[in-house]
Amino acid sequence: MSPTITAFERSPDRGRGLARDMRVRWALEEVGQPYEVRLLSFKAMKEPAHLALHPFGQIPTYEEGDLVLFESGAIVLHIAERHEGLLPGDANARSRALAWMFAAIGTVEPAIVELGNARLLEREESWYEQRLPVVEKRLRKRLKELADRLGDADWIDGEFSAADLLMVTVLLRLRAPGMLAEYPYLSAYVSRGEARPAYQRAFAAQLAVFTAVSGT
Ligand code: GTB
Repeated sequence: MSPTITAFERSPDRGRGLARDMRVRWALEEVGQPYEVRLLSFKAMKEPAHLALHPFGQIPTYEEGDLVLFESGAIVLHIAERHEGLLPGDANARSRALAWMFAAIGTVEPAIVELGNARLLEREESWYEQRLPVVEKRLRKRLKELADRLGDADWIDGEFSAADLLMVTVLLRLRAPGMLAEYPYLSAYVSRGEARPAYQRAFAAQLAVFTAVSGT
């Protein structure tokens, strides 16, 4: 039976693939696992039926038989553990891939989300102009460290893995604000991820949802 994931019925990113169902779709495409998608309105996400699946009333979720998962990183890990192709076979390399998965979700993504929140939610605050450079500086430090480690390697630690899948989706949010372009190694890394056929199929699938509802 194919797993079912949830996604925005009308994504605020207007089909740019920035919502977190994208990483789950991409992982499923990488391993060749067909899937169903249940689309949710913002209202439906906060109703009991969805809160029973996701304690915070968010997307994505993942249902497979009796198993229900939330948190995109945990879902990608589950997919990677049950299928070939997203985690190395060597035990040490696998542990390093897990470390990079945690780094993407726990170290890099929060700094990016912090910048997004500052720009979106704090713009009217009296302290906004003082805080923004602090947030940007913190993020740039992290991005430089990541770029220094990656260098001109294709992927973060050997072969493409779930770690790259997560890191690329995390970094993609920096393209629109223009910050990704400041880091040529990271920019090229993200482009390599986007060029993968599985990424392209996942992107097209989420874009088709937006195109259908917006009629464009
Ligand atoms: N840590 C969780 C995970 O990784 O799964 C975070 C899940 C999460 O933030 N989900 C968001 C959500 O459901 C959608 S992806 N929000 C609704 C709510 O909380 O009520 C976040 C997101 C939204 C929009 C854009 N965008 O427009 O660019 C990008 C990312």
